[in-house]
Amino acid sequence: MRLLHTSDWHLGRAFHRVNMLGAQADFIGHLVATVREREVDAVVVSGDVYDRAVPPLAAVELFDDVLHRLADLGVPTVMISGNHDSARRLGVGAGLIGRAGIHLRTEASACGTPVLLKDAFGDVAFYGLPYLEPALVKDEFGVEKAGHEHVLAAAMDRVRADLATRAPGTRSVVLAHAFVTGGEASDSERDITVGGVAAVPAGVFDGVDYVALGHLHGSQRITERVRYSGSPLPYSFSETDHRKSMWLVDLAADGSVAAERLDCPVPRALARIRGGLEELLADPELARHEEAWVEATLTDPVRPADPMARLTERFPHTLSLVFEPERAPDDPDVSYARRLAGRSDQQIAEDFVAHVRGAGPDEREQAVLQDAFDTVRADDTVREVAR
Ligand SMILES: [Mn+2]
Repeated sequence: MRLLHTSDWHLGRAFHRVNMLGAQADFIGHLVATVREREVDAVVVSGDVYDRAVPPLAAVELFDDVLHRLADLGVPTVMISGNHDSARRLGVGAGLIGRAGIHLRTEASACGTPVLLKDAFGDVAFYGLPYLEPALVKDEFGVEKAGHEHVLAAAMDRVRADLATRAPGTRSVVLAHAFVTGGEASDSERDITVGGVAAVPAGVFDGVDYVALGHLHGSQRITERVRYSGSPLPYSFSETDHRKSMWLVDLAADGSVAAERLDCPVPRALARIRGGLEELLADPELARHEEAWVEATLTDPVRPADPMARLTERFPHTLSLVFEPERAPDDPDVSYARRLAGRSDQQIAEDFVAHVRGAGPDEREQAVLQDAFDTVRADDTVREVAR
């Protein structure tokens, strides 16, 4: 049986100020074409279909579109809810949609009830484990400690118990949305840390043939049988070095796994550049990033004027600006109170300007500050309030 494993679509999510719906629609088109061209038998989507519990209408319409297209192809699909989805909302209509071969699994109580698909070699049981928020599902699983490992282990006990009742030779696939030990995180996953421990050991999933994971946005292989597809699109600059992809998994008659990595369309390259503003504007090496979505880290000791306007002249798709001025380590580590002791309001304000901008106020700015302090002191009402 040939599976296509993807996750973390985050429909409706923007990348900085760029609306990603067009890129998300292109990905959906690519997914549907891949299912057809590579003769996929089943699609698995491991959570975070949407970015938010209440997604924008355009995102819901795109989801509706992909449901119809997958149903039209007659390729069964299993989907679970992730930590960004509202399980309740995503699950509305699941019974009806299931009749069209799209199986939405959003309830913890259904963990041990598989979607059964068949190929020439027999049954394949697909167990959809939606994102399990420990505090919300611990009663369902009767576990005392509300930790990710405890609830997932309990859910997997149900999976193995069900599998034991199936015909001999039944193969198994688990979909889960979790942080598995050894996985590498990026900046665009929402933290799911509970009680200080977010990660669960891969051994929790022992006993099944393939584990299709969602949550981490970088494609990765934890073991041969336990993999993250990663998100199809980047949602943070920490993903600049990611290659966005899906796993095409061939599950053989004996349950062995062969996985091929299929690239997703790239709407625009990402680049992180760093240096002084003039350097970034002149360096010929950076010409290759001129059309990229850019995050620029400016190291000028003094914050330059209009840096965004100047950068976008060369890099029109600059989305993020970070200031990390390179300063001499002259500031001794003394307490804030000690640094302020014996200084006038005016001096403190001037130091603040120097601290955030790299250079103190000029004469005109000093006069503005002086004026502001004078006005405050002259105002009795303010003085009363201040007391
Ligand atoms: Mn996600």
